[in-house]
Amino acid sequence: MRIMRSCREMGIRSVAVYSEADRASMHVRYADEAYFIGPSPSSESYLRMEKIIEVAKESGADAIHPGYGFLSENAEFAKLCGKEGIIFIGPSPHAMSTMGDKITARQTMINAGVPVVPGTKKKINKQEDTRKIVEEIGLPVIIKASAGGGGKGMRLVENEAQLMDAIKAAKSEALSAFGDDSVYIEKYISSPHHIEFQVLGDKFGNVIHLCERECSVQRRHQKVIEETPSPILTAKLRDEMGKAACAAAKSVNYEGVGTIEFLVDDDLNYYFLEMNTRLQVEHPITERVVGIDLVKEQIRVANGEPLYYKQEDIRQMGHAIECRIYAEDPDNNFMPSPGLVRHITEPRGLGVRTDGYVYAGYEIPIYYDPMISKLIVWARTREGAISRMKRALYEYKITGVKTSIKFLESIMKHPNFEAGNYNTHFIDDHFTSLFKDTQPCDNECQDLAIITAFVDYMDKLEKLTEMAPPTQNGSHWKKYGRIKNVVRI
Ligand code: MV4
Repeated sequence: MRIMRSCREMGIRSVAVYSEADRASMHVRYADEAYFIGPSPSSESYLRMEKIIEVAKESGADAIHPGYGFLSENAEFAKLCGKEGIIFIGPSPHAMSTMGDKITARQTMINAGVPVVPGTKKKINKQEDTRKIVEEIGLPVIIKASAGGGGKGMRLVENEAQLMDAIKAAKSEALSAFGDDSVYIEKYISSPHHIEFQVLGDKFGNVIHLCERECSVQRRHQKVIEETPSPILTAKLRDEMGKAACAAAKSVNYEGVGTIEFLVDDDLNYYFLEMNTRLQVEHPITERVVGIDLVKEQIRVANGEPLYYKQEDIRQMGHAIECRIYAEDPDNNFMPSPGLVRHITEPRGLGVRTDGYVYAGYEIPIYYDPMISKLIVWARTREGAISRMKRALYEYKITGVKTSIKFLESIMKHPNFEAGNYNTHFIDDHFTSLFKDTQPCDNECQDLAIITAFVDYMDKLEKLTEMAPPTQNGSHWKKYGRIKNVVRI
């Protein structure tokens, strides 16, 4: 939906692909053409490279936008697109594979003069090497898989006795998860901030940065809330980190949009962590404060156009926050809560954006990520943005499935969040207090929610009927049947 919206504004026709579970999905209806590509498990549909290439050829598509998940960081897929004469909207396969291998990425950053976390420069092998390295770095250290990233295959080592077992465990985990047992060692940064910089490059070697996103509110390596600007950055540090981010991207001739992740410690030292070679889920907060459509820029760059903006054209204006809405139950260990959405009323009004695809009567499939929507707000100040987010979360009504909305409300109300005083341990550190006042709202409030949701539902129902696809083969390219299960109250 996000990508097709920019395509429509640019006058570009779009072709969607969909699996069995996504027959009734919004993106299938929104696209100019839609092709069925296989059964619900992603390994049999969205991850099938040849099938997707086949659809591109059959439909005559010039380019493929890989989205944020699935094949978006797969260098092999980017290479295959090139071989088949289809434009892959993203960086070169070389940039993707360099950054995909975390040991190579670290080495590349060291050569480019970008600060990395103190640690090994090569994959570790011999015992003696390992002990000597750890002695130099100092405990605690963290063992990471070179083929990992995003927290997969990490092991914390707090004393020397744990070292060898941790390496063995990390290696075997990495081998079974990624088919590569290379691991490396980094000094453990104890309570870091996760701050990432958005970069944008073209085919002519120009790279600019679009400032930072503060992503420290995470749960089990899943981001929950992102904001920009970061409450802890100064203008001077932003400028310095932004320059480092551009140097990082330039070192791999980066084309299109990418993200340089940094860990920032209590003394505001910053260290390169990894690079994401895709458009990220949290990109809308950057779009809002810098006023640039990142998907549009990706498409322009892929089309061979030089960057439209210079670094000095980029200004952060005001403050943006994103909350990720998950279909999961915060009262039951965040268990996914797929199923039929009975009512949905999304927040509207000044400074509010929702990026979602769910409508009343839609059944959220069990097969994919439980994130169902993103709520992005903007205001001139951080304080104003927090108030606006609270108001928007108050307006957000979804019935039928459990959602993380009330958990997000309790984070917005938390004094430490309000003060901008948090790091990557925020959710763990305040776990009990975050659940303290999240009892379901009183009956009166519940009734009002159902009534507003119902009015909205009746309104949507009319539109749904208009949107229903033709019964007979009126349209040869929309290969889906009549939408079922829309009317169930
Ligand atoms: C670290 C770290 C502390 N020291 N590396 C977790 C996800 C992956 N991107 C890297 N991660 C971390 N690497 C060193 N040397 C702490 C984390 C970490 C973390 C990082 C960002 C956001 C949330 C996190 C939660 C736990 C651990």
